[in-house]
Amino acid sequence: MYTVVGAVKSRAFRVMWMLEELGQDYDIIPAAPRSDEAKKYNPLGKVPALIDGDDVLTDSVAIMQYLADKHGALTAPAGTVARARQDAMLFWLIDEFDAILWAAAKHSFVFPEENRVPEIKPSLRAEFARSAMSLSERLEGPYLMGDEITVPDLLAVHCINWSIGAGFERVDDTLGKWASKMRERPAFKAVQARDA
Ligand SMILES: N[C@@H](CCC(=O)N[C@@H](CS)C(=O)NCC(=O)O)C(=O)O
Repeated sequence: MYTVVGAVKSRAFRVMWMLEELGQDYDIIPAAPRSDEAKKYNPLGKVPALIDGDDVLTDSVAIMQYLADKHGALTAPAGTVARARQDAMLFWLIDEFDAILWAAAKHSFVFPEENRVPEIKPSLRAEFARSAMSLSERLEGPYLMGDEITVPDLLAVHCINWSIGAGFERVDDTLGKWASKMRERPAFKAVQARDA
C-alpha cells in the first residue's frame, strides 16, 4: 500500500493517476505545499511525495517513472532506445510545459508579492501555446509515444488541465480532443473522485 503526500489539486494528481493506472491502492495525506505536514516528507515543503514502505520519494515525474518501472507498465524498459525517446519526450514536457506553468504560478501567487513580475505572463502564455502546437504536431498515434500509453501522456494531460485552470489560451483541437479522451480513462476519473 502506498501513501501519496499532496492533494488531488496539485502535482500529486499525476502520481495518483499513475497508481490508478497500475491498479495500486493508496492513501492520501492532503498536505498543502510548504505546510509543516509537507515538510515532514520533503524538507523543501514541496508536494507530492510518495511513501513506499520505509522510503519517502519526491518529485512527481521521478515518482511516476519509478512506479512505472517497478510495476513494469506504462513505460519502455530502461536501457532501450524506446526508453531514451520516451525520456526525451518527458524531459521536453518538463522544460516546455511544466516549467512554463510553474513560472506563471510563481508570478501569480507563489512568490511574495514584491518579487512577482506580472508583465511576464503574456510571454509565458505565448510560449506555452507554441509548445502545445508543437506537441499537437508530434501527436501521431493514440498516445505520445505511439500505440502504448506511457509516463509522458500522464504528464502532458495534467499540464494541459493545469493550463486550463490557469486561464491559458485553449490548445488546438487535435491536442484538446486527445486530452479530453485521456480524461475519460477510468483511472483519471478515479482520482477525480478521491476529492482529497
Ligand atoms: N518538480 C516538482 C515540483 C513540485 C512542486 O513545486 N509542487 C508545488 C505544488 S504542485 C509545491 O509544493 N510548491 C511549493 C513550493 O515550491 O514552495 C514535482 O514535479 O514534484
